[in-house]
Amino acid sequence: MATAVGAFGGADHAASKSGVWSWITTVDHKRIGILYGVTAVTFFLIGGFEALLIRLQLAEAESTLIAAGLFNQLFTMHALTMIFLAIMPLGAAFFNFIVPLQIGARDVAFPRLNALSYWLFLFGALLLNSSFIFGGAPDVGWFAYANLTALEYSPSSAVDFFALGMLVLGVSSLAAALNFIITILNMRAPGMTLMRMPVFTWMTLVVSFLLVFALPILTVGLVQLLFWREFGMPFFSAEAGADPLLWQHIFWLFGHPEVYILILPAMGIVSEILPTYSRKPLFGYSTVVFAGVAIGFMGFAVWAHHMFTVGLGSIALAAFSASTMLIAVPTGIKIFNWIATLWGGSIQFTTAMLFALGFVALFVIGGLSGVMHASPPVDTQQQDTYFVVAHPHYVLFGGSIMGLFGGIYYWFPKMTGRLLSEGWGKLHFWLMFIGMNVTFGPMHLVGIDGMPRRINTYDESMGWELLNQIETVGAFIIALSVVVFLVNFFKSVKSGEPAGDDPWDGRTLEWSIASPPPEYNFARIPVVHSNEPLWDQKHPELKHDAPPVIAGGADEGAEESIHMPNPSYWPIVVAFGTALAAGLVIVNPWLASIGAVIGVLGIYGWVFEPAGPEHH
Ligand code: HEM
Ligand SMILES: [Cu+2]
Repeated sequence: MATAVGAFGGADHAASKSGVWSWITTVDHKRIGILYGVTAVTFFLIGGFEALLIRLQLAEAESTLIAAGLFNQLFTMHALTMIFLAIMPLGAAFFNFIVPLQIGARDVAFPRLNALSYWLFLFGALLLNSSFIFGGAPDVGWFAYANLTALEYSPSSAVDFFALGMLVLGVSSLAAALNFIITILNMRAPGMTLMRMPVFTWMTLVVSFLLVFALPILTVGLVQLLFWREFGMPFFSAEAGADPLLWQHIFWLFGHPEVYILILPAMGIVSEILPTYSRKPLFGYSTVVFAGVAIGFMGFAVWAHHMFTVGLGSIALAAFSASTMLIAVPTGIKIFNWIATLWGGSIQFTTAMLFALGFVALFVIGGLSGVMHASPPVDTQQQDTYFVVAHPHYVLFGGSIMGLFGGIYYWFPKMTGRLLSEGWGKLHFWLMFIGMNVTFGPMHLVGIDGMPRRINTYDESMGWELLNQIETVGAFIIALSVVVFLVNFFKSVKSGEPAGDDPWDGRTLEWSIASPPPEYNFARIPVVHSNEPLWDQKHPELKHDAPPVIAGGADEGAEESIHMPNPSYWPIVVAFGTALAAGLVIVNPWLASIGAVIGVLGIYGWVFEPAGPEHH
C-alpha cells in the first residue's frame, strides 16, 4: 500500500510514512485524529494545572497566594481551555479516527480540509494562550459579558485575544463540522441506511449540525465585540441606545447548544460501550437516536435560562423555564435506555465500562441540578454561586470527560494495536471518580450557603474554609488519577499487550479491520445489513433475517487499486497564515496583512495541487 501513496505523491511532498514531516503533511483521518487527541490531552493538562492553582488559592480563607488579577485570568482560561481546547478536540479526535471506520469509509470527504481544521485548532489554541505572555490572558469569564469587555473596563488586549482566538477556533470547528456532515451523509458503506448507523456516528452528525448552526451566532457576536472595542461601534453600549444584554443573548444562543456539543459525543461513546460490555444490543436504538436529535433541536430553545436574573419579564421566564425542563425529557429517555441496556446483560466491568457507568451516574446528578436551576425562583438563589459551578462540572467532568476517557480505553486498542493496562486503568477510574465527587460535591453545599463563584478569596467568618479545603484535596486526587492515566498511556503505547483486531468482541465495523487499521482502512468496502453488522456476522445464529456481512478483510488484490489522497503542507500554511493574521490584528491591523498574504498564498498553492493520484 505504501507504494500506492508514495508513487503518486509529487516530488514536493515525498510521502514518507514516519517522522515529523509525515505528521505535518498528513491528510489521513486516523493520524489527524491522533493529533487532535494528543493536543487535546496536552491542553487538558494545562487546564488542569490552572484548576489546581485556583483550588490552592481557595483552600485557605484570606489567602494571598495568587493575586486577584491573575486569579481572574486563571478561571477564565481554565474554562476556555477545558471547553474549547480539551473536550471539543477530544471529541473531534474520535470523530476523526472512528467515524470513517464505523461507516466503512476510507477517509473523510475532504481530507485536506480536515488537516486544515486540525492546524487551525492548534494555532487558534496557541494564539489564545499566547496572551499569557503578551500582556495578560482573558480575565472576563468564559462568557465574556458586556460591559466588562468594553474598552474602558478591559483596556488591555486580553479581550481581543479572546475574540480573535475564538474566531480562529470557530473556523476550525465549522470546517470540521461540514466535513463530517458530508462524510456521514455521503460516504457510508452500501446498506448502511441512516437508521443503521452506530450511535456514536449519529451523535457526531448531530453535533456537526449543532456546530454549523451555533458557531455563526458566536462569530457574529465576536465580530461585534471587536468592532465595538476597536472602531467604537456601539453594539453593546447602553449610552448609545444599544443593550449590553444583546451580548448575553448572542453568547447563550451559541452557548447552550455548545454544552450539547460537549456532551453528545460522550453520550455516543457510552452508547457504544454499554452494549459491548453488556453483550446485548443497545436498548431502544432508534429512541436513543431520536432523543439525541431532539436534544439537538431543543438545545436552541433554552438559552435564556442563563439569564433568569436579568429582568426578562414573567412570560419569558415561564417559557424558558418550561423549555429547559422539557429538554430533560429526551435526556432522561437516554438514561433509561442505557439502564435497560445493562438490564439482564452479562456485564464485564472493564475500565471502559467503569467510565461509561461513572458517566451515567454522575451525569444524572448534573442533570438533576440542571433541572433545579431551570426554575427561575430557585435559580435566582443559585445563580453566580458555587452551586452553578457544581452543575457544569457534574455534566462536563462527570459527563463529557468520563465518557471521553471511556472512549480512550475502548478505542485505544484500535488506534495503537495495544491494550491499555486494566489494572492501571481501574486505578485511574476510581481515583478520578472519587476525586471528582470530593471536588465538586461540596460545591453544591458551599454554593447553597451563598459562596459566590469567581471570588478569589473569602473571609474566614463565612465558614466556607473546610468545604473548600476538601474540594482542594479532591482536585489533587483528580490530578493523581491523571498521572496514573499518563503512566498507563506511555507504558501501554510502548509495551502494552497486543490487542488483536477485535479485543472486545465488538459489534460495529471498526472492529472488523486490523488494529491499527491500514491507511486505506478497508481493503474491500463492507456491505451492511443491520446496525450491528459485525456482531451479526460473528453470531448469525442470533439473527434470522439478516444475510451475513462482508466486512472488509484483507484482500491483496483489492489493495492495488486503492488510491489514497496525497499528503499536503498547504493546510498548515493556510492555518498558520490565518492565525498569524488574527494575532497581528491585535498589534496593528496593517501588519495583519502579512498573515493574510501567507494564508492567500497557501490557498493558491492548495488549489493547484493535485488532491489525488495524477493520471498519466
Ligand atoms: C438536564 C439537562 C440540563 C439542564 C436542565 C440544565 C440547566 C442549566 C441551567 C438552567 C443553567 C443556568 C444556571 C445559572 O446560570 O444560574 C445551566 C448552566 C450550565 N450548564 Fe446546564 N443544564 C443541563 C445539562 C447540561 C449539560 C449536558 C451541560 C454540558 C455538558 C451543561 C453545562 C452547563 C454549563 C457549562 C453551565 C454554566 C454556564 C456558566 O454560567 O458558566 N448543562 N444549566
Ligand atoms: Cu444552558
